Amino acid sequence: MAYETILVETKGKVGLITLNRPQALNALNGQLIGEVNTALDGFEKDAGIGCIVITGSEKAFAAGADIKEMQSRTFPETYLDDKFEPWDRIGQRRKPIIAAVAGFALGGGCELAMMCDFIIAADNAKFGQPEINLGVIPGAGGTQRLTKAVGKAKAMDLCLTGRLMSAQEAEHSGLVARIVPLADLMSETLKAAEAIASKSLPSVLMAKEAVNRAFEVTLNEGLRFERRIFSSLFATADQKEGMAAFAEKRKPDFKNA
Ligand code: CO8
Repeated sequence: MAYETILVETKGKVGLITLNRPQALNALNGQLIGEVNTALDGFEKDAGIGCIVITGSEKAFAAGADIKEMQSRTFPETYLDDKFEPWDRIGQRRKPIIAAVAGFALGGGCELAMMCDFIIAADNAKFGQPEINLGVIPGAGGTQRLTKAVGKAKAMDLCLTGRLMSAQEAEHSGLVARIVPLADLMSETLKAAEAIASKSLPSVLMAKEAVNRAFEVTLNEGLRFERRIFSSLFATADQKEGMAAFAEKRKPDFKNA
């Protein structure tokens, strides 16, 4: 597949997607979101891939959905033609996805980063939901995922004023997992992705599913879910291998089985 708006590579067991519309600060148009989904489909099907990374440029992860593409849209077009469906699919992937964010992650760019499982930010990253400045509100999960990540006070502040938040503020408020110097963003993110990809894939997928469950159900339901899938992992050869390797003081050789 020839991509025009993204670059797609594999680095060992890691699938890397680089958003690549530099002339528009990686503004997320329909073509780009479609291409991201095509690349994700490929990585999800590829048994050799254990973790995915989405990144942008040093100046911008993505400065939002493409305003020029949206500007003349009418209400029926926006509501009836389900432009949200491909965005939703990014957030519903089974394999872990890390967002490596440098520069602007604004509007749909911040929402895309939040659809990933966690965010590693360069020290120059800036996050925000500035849609209010355009006479609209976040439309791809910003009011929901941001609120769950940083709480009501800061989500209201960001969504109502449209101000941007530094990487440091984003880390303190729980949006970002780690901050690294800009020059180390890709090496540190790939190191984290390789660490994930070296584990047993069934346990990685189930850990992701279980953490995400915490956002959907009560504590007791979540605990029941966790116990059921914890128990089910004892049916895998990788559980036997992982625990035998610990006892024998050697590295496990997981077979994703
Ligand atoms: N859409 C389209 N083009 C953009 C966008 C964007 N979001 N952001 C930047 N660009 C373009 C600029 O128009 C400019 O192009 P040109 O050179 O042709 O004029 C080029 O990128 C460079 O941008 P600037 O000259 O503005 O660069 P600066 O460094 O001066 O400023 C900013 C950088 C502050 C990031 C500025 O570009 C900006 O404010 N961008 C818009 C940020 C924004 O409002 N984002 C939210 C967009 S709305 C949204 O994301 C809703 C999501 C809903 C998803 C639901 C889908 C179904």
